[in-house]
Amino acid sequence: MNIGIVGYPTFGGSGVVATELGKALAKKGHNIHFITYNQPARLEEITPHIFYHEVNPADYPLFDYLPYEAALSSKIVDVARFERLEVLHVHYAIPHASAAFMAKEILKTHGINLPFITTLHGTDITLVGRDPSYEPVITFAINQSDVVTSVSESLKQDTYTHFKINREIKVIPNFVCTDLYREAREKLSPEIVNQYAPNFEKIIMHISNFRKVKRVDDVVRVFDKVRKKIPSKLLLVGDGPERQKIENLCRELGTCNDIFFIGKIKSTEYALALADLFLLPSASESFGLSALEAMASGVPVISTNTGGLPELNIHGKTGFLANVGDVDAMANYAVQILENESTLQQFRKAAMEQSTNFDIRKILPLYEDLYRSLIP
Ligand code: GMT
Repeated sequence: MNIGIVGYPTFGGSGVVATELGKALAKKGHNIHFITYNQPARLEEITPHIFYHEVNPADYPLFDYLPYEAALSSKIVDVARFERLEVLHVHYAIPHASAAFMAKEILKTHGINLPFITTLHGTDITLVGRDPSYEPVITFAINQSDVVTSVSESLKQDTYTHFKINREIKVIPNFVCTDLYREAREKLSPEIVNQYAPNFEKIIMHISNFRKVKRVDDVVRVFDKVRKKIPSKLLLVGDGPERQKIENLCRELGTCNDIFFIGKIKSTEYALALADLFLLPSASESFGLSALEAMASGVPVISTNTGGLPELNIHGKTGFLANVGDVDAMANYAVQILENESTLQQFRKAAMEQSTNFDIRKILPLYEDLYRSLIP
């Protein structure tokens, strides 16, 4: 099949899902055309069947804001016509679903039918999409999509709650290539562990885009309580708007010597291979891809019980769930897992097993079936 994929070229979240999906489809021989404004973070090498089309909105002194959505629609039209796209898959509703609708309407005037699938990822529905400045467009574009999928049951329900949706939403959960994470752990050298935990301290990890919704300050507060009971180090991976505030908090709490700010990295599997425990105290999380990646590395997860997290993290088995902001509960759970090596190993095993339910080999055919159902 000739498939167009539109998404954000970001390090995490929907961008990674879109890129990894395209890469896996290309391996099966489908021609994948990524359409976005920057090289997708996980797309660096020349790979057969993968093509990247950059969207470059032309600037003009009149524009305070570049009309990206119009440029994206134009690019989709161009790629669809000349690369003979059979189906388009857009990730994250804003502004991709409405741009896809516009492109589809234009393509009709060329006698081309381009069905499009919209995958809802989270903040496009739960946070920013609900804002009155976007809501009417999002509602319309979701209702006009040929197929709509969401990455969790919880996100599907949120969509019905917050938008007037008159059609079916199919849940296709996010996925991970479990082999990649298992192999990275197998390759882990004691020398690198020693760099971060020279005295065999436990390694606690958090990975995110450091936005407010991730509550990274809770990560630091949980860690501050845990380190008083268990010798441990905290590795913070990622970067974003809250970073300075978090660095200041570490200084206030006097925890800086035990915390490493790693910054953004592309291959999280090598970071996760180091971890004993993963913290995800988000205020809202439609799925929690980083938690799944942690589990695929055999790392138990302490997360909040918000959004789609309970569909992934099994309380008392793969980790623990706590209420948003309940730093004490999260710290107690962390100690419960880390204080006893055999408990930790039990949680590690269960986490890894749970991740296999979301292996790319299980999820990819669901998308392929969807595409086929739309191509005459
Ligand atoms: O976390 C973000 O704000 C980024 C956002 C994205 O689209 O990049 O993440 C959302 O999509 C991910 C992939 O489907 C989900 O794993 C995240 O849970 C979701 N984030 C939120 O709901 C906050």
